Amino acid sequence: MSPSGRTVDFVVAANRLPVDRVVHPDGSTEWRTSPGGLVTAMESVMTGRDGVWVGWAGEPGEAPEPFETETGLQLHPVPLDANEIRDYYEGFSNDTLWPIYHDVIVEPTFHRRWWATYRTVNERFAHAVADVAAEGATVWVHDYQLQLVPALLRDLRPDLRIGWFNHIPFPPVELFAQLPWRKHVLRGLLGADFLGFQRTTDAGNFVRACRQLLGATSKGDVVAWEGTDDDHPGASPRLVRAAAVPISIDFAGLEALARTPEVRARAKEIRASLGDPDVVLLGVDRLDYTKGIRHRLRAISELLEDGDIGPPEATFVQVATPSRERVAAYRQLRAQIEGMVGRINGDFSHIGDAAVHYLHQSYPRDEMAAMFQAADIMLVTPLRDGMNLVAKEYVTCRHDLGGALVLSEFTGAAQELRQAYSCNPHDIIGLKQTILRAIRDSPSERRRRMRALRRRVRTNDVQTWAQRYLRALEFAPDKPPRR
Ligand code: ADQ
Repeated sequence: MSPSGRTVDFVVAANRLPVDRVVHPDGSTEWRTSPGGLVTAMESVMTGRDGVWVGWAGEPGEAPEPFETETGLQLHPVPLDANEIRDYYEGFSNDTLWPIYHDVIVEPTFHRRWWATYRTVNERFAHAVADVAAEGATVWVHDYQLQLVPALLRDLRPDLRIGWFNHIPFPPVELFAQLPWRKHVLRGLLGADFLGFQRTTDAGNFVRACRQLLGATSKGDVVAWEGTDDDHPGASPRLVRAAAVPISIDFAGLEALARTPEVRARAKEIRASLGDPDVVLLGVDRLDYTKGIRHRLRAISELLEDGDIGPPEATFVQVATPSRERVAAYRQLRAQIEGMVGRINGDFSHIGDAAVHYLHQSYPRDEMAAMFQAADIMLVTPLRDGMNLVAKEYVTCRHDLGGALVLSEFTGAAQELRQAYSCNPHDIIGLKQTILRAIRDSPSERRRRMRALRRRVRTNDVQTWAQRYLRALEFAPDKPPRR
């Protein structure tokens, strides 16, 4: 039930609740809302509706009682114990699914125990949602951690309208087929009425997987599944639509922040602290092997070696947010990146002028906005990325039409941000040329591109995304055609 003890007509289910527990020096604690794009989007669709967000509160052990945040969001915590965090979250979600869904950049790990826990946790989420949802309610399930929830929930509550959105890519069937539990995952998703993806290609990959691995048929973007296949009798026939609804950011909110005198002054201060170079290059990522940080450093290192850029005229700032440090591949990546930064600085820095500034820290939103404004060249070079919000945040903060965005073609954002300086991060020579072109292009050409990029993000912001998603869910086909 909701904190008010009633069932509600709109439920969001995501692995994490949008809050963190803050412990004060006197030992008292409070819940602070984590200011992410998803929260802004959900707040916009929850306003005027009776809604509850179901998710894990971020600490192992017993879950807190349902509660309401200071901004009026109603939260329903789901408990995870330490073993479940290890097996369902760090294990199956981040060391099995994440690598498979990102082109097997690192090898996925398969453990039957991880899978069993993933199923258990998905069952718990499905029960939690079933408990809070009113008759005929709309449920929006998020992301790869909860792919079994749609079908589990459908079994418990056939009356519900169920949608799922994938924040990360959906892989080509050749890679997805490696997953020993591939059919279970597809059947889990087919419990939904509408499945949203970042790109049309992701939706197409899902539809192809259903055809090839489950023997389903499809017409356009609608999968028709009999509900039974070779080794799974039981469910009823279903029609499920799978389509692209690319996520975005809160353009108006972030732009307003970026326009404040404080943020503008801070941007100037950041440039001054860097020694007022002619060119500030910036990378901002979670420290993840999908983000192409090593390829970017390689290109920067060669540009320094070639004498094309260098301190004090140019400097590169890499902000890498600590991420998933209990997963071995992430610890290795951190060591590699820090080794590369050390080598580059050893070879190319001068006293007082670092070639690379490396910051392994998280920052508040206003500091991020100031960094974006301080950067002439934003380097977004993932090897694979569902969308990449950093690219959209950067152009949003450039209300002065300054700056240039170098963007990997392997991001979802590249489908929309066509006027970016497009690159293939695997092609180091090409990447170097693209960076130099972004630096050397005329200010008028850069302004032309930035204006178009900003128009795109302004017209497809996160509020528009949420509304488009919910409309698609509302109108999704829910009954098989008559034969
Ligand atoms: P992520 O892989 O986390 O998201 P991204 O879309 O870039 O990637 O979002 C990262 C967010 O964290 C951005 O809002 C960024 O500003 C913020 N951030 C990064 N470094 C930070 C730091 N040091 N301090 C503070 N904030 C920082 C997943 C998918 C993406 C998809 C999103 C949303 O992998 O492809 O775009 O979900 O669907």
